Amino acid sequence: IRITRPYSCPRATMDEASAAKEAAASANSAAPTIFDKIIAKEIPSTIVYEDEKVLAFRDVNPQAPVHILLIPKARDGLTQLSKAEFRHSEILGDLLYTAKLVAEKEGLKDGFRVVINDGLDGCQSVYHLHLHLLGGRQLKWPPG
Ligand code: TR5
Repeated sequence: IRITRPYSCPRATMDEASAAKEAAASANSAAPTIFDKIIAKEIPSTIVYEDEKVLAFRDVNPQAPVHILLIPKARDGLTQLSKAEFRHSEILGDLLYTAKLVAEKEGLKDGFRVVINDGLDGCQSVYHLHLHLLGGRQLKWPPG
C-alpha cells in the first residue's frame, strides 16, 4: 500500500516495507547523513547561526516564511529523539535555547513553532537529530 504523505516523508516516496527498512537502517547506523556534509561545508547551505556545538541553517524545502533547522554538530549517536540518552540532555537543552535565540534574530516576535520529527510515524527523513524552527505566518493546529 502506498500512503500519500508530504514531500519529505519517507512513506510518500516508497512502499511501507522499504520505508520501514530504510528508517531502521538509518537510525541504527553511524553512516554520515546529508547534514554531516552541511556541517563540513562540503555542500552549501544558508547558515543563520553557528557556535562550537550547534549549527542552524535554512531548510531547503521551507514550510513557512521562516523554516530553519538546528542540529548538533556532533551527532554522538543522536540519530533521533527516541534514541536520546542522559548524556544528550545538555545538547538537547542547547538546541532548544538556540532555537529561541534564532527566533529572536529572525524577528519572530508574534511566536513560532519548534518541531522534532521522530521515526516513520513522525515523518523523519534525515537521521541526525534536528529541530525545525517554523514561523513568519499563522501556523495551524493540529499539524497534519
Ligand atoms: O523530515 P525531517 O524532520 O527528517 O527533516 C529533514 C529536513 O531536512 C526536511 O525539512 C528537508 O527539507 C531538509 N533538508 C533536506 C536536505 C536539505 C535540507 N535542508 C537544507 N539543505 C539540504 N540539503 C542541501 N540537502 C537535503 N537533502
